[in-house]
Amino acid sequence: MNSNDEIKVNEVYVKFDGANPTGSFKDRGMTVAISMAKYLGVNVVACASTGNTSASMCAYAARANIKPLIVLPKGNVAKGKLAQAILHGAEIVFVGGGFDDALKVIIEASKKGLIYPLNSINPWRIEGQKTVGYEIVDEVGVPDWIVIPVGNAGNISALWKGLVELKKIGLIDKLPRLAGIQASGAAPLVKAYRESLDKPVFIEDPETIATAIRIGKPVNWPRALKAIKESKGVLIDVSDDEILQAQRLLARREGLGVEPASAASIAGLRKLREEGVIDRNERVVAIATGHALKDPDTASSHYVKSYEVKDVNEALSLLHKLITQ
Ligand code: AN7
Repeated sequence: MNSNDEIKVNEVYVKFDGANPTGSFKDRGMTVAISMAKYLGVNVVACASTGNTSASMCAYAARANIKPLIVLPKGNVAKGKLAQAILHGAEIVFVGGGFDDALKVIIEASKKGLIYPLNSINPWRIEGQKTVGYEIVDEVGVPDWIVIPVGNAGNISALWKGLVELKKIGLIDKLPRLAGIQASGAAPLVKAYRESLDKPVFIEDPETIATAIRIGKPVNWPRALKAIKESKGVLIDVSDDEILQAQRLLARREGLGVEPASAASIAGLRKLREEGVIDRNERVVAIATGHALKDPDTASSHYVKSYEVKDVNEALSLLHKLITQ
């Protein structure tokens, strides 16, 4: 990275999952899970989502000719993600409360046999999401650390499952340590990790600018805590300000546009370096889970440097001023 001077790690890579077909890591698991849904003869698929799961599910469901139903937290889904779901033909139920309430709807409806659920309670999602670990190993070998944002905790569970299986079959001979990063206003797992609790105390009203990980009751918490423990990893939280700073750093020094939840991994890496948990000489991969275009409002409302002029002449003289300044 160009910004090694700021991150203070000599060898750090960003694994960018924003270039997947719908712009986030969710496509890895969704292609598998929708293929299975098709194989099983399912007519309707459904999910709760902070946005990316639904965008991905709707695109793959469209291709498979399966009807997509989604349950979203009202007012808390970033515009790009919502636009994708609408474009691909979703029927949308907005619920008050947050993602955790939306997920409750899906779990209850699937218990009643009403829908085929495509949240990460669906094991095929996790199977597909293992591939991020395969690619990292393929591209840079086994790093010392993999840093990953954590919301509902499916991705960190999948990453660890994939890596452990690679080691089991002898394709790699060591495992990385995992660093899971949550947003400070939505960090039930960090608290459980810090206080060595057997299970997390869920958060009723999670709040963060990183709406993708605005989750207070992560369903995959048992697997996530196990992954952290087995990998001798860590779980920390980062503030919204730290997330925005990291988003800007990636955008302006690396030319890499990521959404706020994804920038959490870079913010977390910075913090872990500052705290001396990660050493300058360790090899680090930070996963950036989604594209900046997912959340155009956050990207365009925080860093504006723009001017308005009334005509070509005024624009030219302003340009002259800006260049010679
Ligand atoms: C960009 O779309 O939960 O820990 O419903 O969109 O596996 O939940 C999204 C999560 C990280 C956290 N980065 O992953 C959803 C949803 C981005 C995300 C996460 C999400 P998990």
